[in-house]
Amino acid sequence: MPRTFVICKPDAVERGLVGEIITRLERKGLTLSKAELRHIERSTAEAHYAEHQGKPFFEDLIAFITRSPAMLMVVDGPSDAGDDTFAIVRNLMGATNPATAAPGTIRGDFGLVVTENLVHGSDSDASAEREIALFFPGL
Ligand code: D4T
Repeated sequence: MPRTFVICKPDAVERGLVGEIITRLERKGLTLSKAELRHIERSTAEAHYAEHQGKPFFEDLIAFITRSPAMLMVVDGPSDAGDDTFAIVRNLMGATNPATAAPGTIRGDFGLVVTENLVHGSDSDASAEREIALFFPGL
């Protein structure tokens, strides 16, 4: 499916960067097919970040992603993107740590620390479908 799942994390909403982030996705040629500002529940956050359970930063990560509303989005790529829409978005986002993310990327231009890295994008097509089912059941 040529779609992926993106979150403008609480720091992005708090700092008024949602418009900037959506603009960058749209300018690239991607489109939104679903968007909702939502205060993520702890149980949903734990399911979303299940792969990080037990890591030293897990509790801080859950506290951060649930501290205030986030913008949840399903982002569609071109029909010939195949399963690669997630990779297009990940390139626009930049590396996980904003301190070293390349200038010109969302994290590289607006972030400074890894705990507040502004945006989430699925890391594979399978992850995208799992995450869309978690946040928007039935979509
Ligand atoms: P997400 O999943 O939020 O899109 O980020 P990434 O896919 O780029 O990175 P990740 O899954 O490795 O990390 C998830 C989330 O945890 C935060 N984090 C990560 C942190 O606070 N400290 C750390 O040491 C790491 C590795 C940042 C993103």
